[in-house]
Amino acid sequence: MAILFLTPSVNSAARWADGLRKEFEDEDIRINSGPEGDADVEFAVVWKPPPGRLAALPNLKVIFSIGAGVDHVFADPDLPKDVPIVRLINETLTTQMTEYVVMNVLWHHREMDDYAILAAAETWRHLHPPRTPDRRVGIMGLGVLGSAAGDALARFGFSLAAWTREPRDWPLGEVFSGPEGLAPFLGRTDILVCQLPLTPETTGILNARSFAALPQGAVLINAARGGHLVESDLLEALKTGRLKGATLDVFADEPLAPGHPFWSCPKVRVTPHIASLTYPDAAARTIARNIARFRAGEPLIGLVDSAREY
Ligand code: NDP
Ligand code: OXD
Repeated sequence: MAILFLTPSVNSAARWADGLRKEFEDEDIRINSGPEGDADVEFAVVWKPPPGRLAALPNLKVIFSIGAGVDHVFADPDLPKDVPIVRLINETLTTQMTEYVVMNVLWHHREMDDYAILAAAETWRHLHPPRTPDRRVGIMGLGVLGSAAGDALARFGFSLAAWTREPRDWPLGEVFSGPEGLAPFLGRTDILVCQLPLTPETTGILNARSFAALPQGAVLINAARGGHLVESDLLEALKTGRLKGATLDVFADEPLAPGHPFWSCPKVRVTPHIASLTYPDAAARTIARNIARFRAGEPLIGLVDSAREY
């Protein structure tokens, strides 16, 4: 049996090979190998697998994403229909995302962009942001990452709400759900945090209509996927002042191209898809545990619902 790691990033392949080999000392680990030796591949570990490549593995048993998101897997039009897909859930990923969301919510809450402008003008002035119970933070997506961020934000006392697909109870705030819950959720949100998976239902959801439903001067933090955001709508909303600012970690095209208007827009804070990093050693351990579970006939952790695509 063999494990095949598929990635377009040659740089990361070596680190991944090391991580996987440490966990699977007796197994054949292949990196982007050709189809000749593929008949014995049982497990694929992937990031943006080349379209059609997974379908060419006749004995494939499980596809493991090395990210929490699996949109890069569903982007393959020839994806085999009956092979389970597993996304990455691990503590490092969750902790880092929580750090990123808390850091950026606090940044906007305490109006640090305004202080940067004041400092550039050598101006000593106090601003008076609302206290946390009066600052309404709204989290789109209350899954592994959104709920961990919510737990952390609750400790500061923010007024929290969330938007999910299915209705549910949440002890930390009101949960709005489904398409009909979106406008009321946005209407009570000063700081909007996107933690959704990218699916056909959520593509382009951060658009002019959503921005119009937010209170004047709201801010956006997108730490999910670039495909959630209609970039031109955000630029327009920032220009008119409907939105005060945005922190963007993800983009429709990555890396963000030189000269892209986001780079130079003073109201946008750009980070290069680092909200949460995947560490090959930790991720390989998580995948190894899941392979052991699969072999023992136990349920896989992070199994994706192929119909919902998350
Ligand atoms: P989960 O699958 O655990 O949670 C997804 C949440 O989104 C659920 O609460 C789900 O609702 C909600 N949701 C899905 N579809 C809809 C919809 N149509 N309408 C309303 N709510 C919806 O995902 P994770 O928390 O693990 O990860 C979220 C995403 O974060 C990943 O898919 C990935 O794209 C992104 N990510 C980005 C990283 C970065 O570095 N920038 C790093 C890691 C992840 P329900 O509870 O009802 O099912
Ligand atoms: C992920 C990511 O999905 O890093 O984990 O974006």
